[in-house]
Amino acid sequence: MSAGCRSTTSCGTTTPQQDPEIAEKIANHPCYSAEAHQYYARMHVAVAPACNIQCNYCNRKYDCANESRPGVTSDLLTPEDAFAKVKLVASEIKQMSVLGIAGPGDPLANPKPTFRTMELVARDCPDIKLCLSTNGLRLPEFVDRIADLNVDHVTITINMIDPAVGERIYPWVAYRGKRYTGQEASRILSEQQLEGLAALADRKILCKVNSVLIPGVNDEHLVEVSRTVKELGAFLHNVMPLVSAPEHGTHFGLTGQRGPTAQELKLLQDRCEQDDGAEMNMMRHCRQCRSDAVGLLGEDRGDEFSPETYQGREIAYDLEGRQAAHEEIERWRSEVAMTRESLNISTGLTIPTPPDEPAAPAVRPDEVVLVAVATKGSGVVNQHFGHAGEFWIYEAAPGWARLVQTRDVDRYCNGPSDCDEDEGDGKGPSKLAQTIEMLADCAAVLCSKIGPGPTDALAEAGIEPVEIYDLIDKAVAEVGGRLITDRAPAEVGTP
Ligand code: CLF
Ligand code: SF4
Repeated sequence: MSAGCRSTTSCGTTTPQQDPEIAEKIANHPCYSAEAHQYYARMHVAVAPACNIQCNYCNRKYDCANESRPGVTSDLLTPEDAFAKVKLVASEIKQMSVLGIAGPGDPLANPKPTFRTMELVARDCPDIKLCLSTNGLRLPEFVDRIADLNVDHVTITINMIDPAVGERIYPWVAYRGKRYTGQEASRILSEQQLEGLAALADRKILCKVNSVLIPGVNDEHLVEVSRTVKELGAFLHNVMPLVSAPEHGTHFGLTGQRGPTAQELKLLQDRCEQDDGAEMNMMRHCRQCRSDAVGLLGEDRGDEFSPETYQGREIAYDLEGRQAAHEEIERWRSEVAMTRESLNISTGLTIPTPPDEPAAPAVRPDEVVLVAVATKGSGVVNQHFGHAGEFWIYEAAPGWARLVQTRDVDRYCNGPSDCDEDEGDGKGPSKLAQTIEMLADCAAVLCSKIGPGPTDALAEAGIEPVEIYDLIDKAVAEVGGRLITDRAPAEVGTP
């Protein structure tokens, strides 16, 4: 089926995003809805230290690398402390809508603290969604428990469905008191993962599948993984890049296994989304958060909540204040949606629409350019170029603004004195040069402010800097539309 046939208007089919029950579940989940991630935050609590498998991209001194960047550690909490922290964070950061348990080991290898934490939160914080991320080895055993607790979002990391691929990723698996190695280990893991996925889907629990893209190991295989998990009922597929460096002390880091480039990652995500038979709903905005992350995706406000602020304290839960804050967010979201609609701008199928919002036509234009955006969230271009620690990459065309990736950069400006003087440390490319390299395939960068130095450097690299303070979707579609109209036909293509 072509990308065009995926349009709700041309085929008349109902997409998962338009199923009211699903739309309701993802409306304020920052990971399951790329649109919601501009407005709502998540928090993780690190209550699950043990793990029952070994991944070659993991060093167990650090957090589970299935949802976190390798090399970070989180402070372990008891369920009671985690509960107190959740109430405090949710009352301070009112847009926090989801509690995830994602480590630092595997939540289901630590069922007692994982489920105890969830029980406490479900009892006293009725407006918080519960989310779980697991390697899946013990998933079939716990599906009923998960359903009973109303956990309606579960992530399973599935890197392979073929044990021959798996034995290059997993040296061992500990299952029912026995340690397995070789292909048998991966066969057991894969069977458990797929059985657990199907059982969750049967119970209408939304499942996201995370896959770590390991070039030369599972890159070609992941399209098949995508197709298989979709058939079994997965809602979303999140292909994440392997992050691999010798200093992480992982098998892959020490043996020189490289991670993918941003371009390789996007290509594979596009293939999973468009490939005949796969056509999966892809997550494009994952930040590989740590297992104690707090805040909007892409920011970490964990330092604001040290143990002294909640441990052993009676914390009141500000449900009323939270409801008022969420109403305000929804009011602003519907204004943004109305503007988008009045300008006839589509954000593509991967950005689900809230239940009461008509789905925009989602036919990807043949001609698009990539546009990078500096933003602090809320749907607005509102970040200075030099202050950005990440850029959001959009496909842009007239009437089209679709988020397809986020890319990290090393923020280079810490004040006016840095603005035009990023000369580097003499040991390698400067931070500005690295940022420009990271955005090399973009036609323009949108930001609220930019100095003359970076303006010239971007222009020299063929990337147009655009200083603007406006809604992202509107600005992206307008700038992309202008660039496409202005360029000679031969220059325009599909990035
Ligand atoms: Fe956390 Fe994961 Fe739930 Fe989100 S994170 S348990 S689904 S609430 Fe989100 Fe972070 Fe990516 Fe995970 S951006 S690493 S996908
Ligand atoms: Fe590490 Fe997570 Fe893999 Fe366990 S499942 S080995 S904690 S990356």
